[in-house]
Amino acid sequence: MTETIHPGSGDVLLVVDPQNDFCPGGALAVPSGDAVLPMVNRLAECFEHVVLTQDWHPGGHLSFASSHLGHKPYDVIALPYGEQILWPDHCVQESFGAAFHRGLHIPRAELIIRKGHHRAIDSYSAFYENDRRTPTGLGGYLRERGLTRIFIAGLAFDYCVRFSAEDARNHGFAVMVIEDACRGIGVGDSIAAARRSFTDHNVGSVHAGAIR
Ligand code: VGL
Ligand code: ZN
Repeated sequence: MTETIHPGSGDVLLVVDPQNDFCPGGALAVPSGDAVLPMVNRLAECFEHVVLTQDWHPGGHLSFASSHLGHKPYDVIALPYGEQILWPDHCVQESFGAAFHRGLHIPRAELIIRKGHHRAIDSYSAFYENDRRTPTGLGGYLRERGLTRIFIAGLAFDYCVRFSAEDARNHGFAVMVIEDACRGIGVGDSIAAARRSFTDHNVGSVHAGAIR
């Protein structure tokens, strides 16, 4: 049996991309993505500090397959910063798809980090864009506020949750992924790769039910 965790004043819940486009019916739907919403709503009530992220791309973003003639979604291309999977157009700034799902109810969230707003750089992680050198500012924000342990839930487990967790560890934060409050996209073995990476990076795992 897992021990119960009562989050304290140094803990923060990071809810990754709970947006329409990542839920069933959306442009980049994560299977059962909307199933995490009631869980994250409940979890948020257990935390004094909650931060949300919002994937927020300009139209014509370089991560969109539609921006590359002759390419289709899930093709992988080389960009100046490395390999990039091409996605369907999603989370375009101010679109319905980019809006938070109406099942999300976290009135106390203290900060919303928008990411992916540079046209030529994708951003999975809440901390660094995919060039691995452009910071979002979240690391400084959390540190300055004395928050030391980050619990992560949301979408998608194998992309934005994974890279946010890795970067949080690289920043020296303690990290727990609440795996049953996440859902993955599943491109090849991306979900297994995320789990392996969590082991390598000392990212902890906890069930939502253990947090009260
Ligand atoms: C995401 C792919 C592209 C995510 C965002 O939220 O995991 N994945 N943009
Ligand atoms: Zn995106």
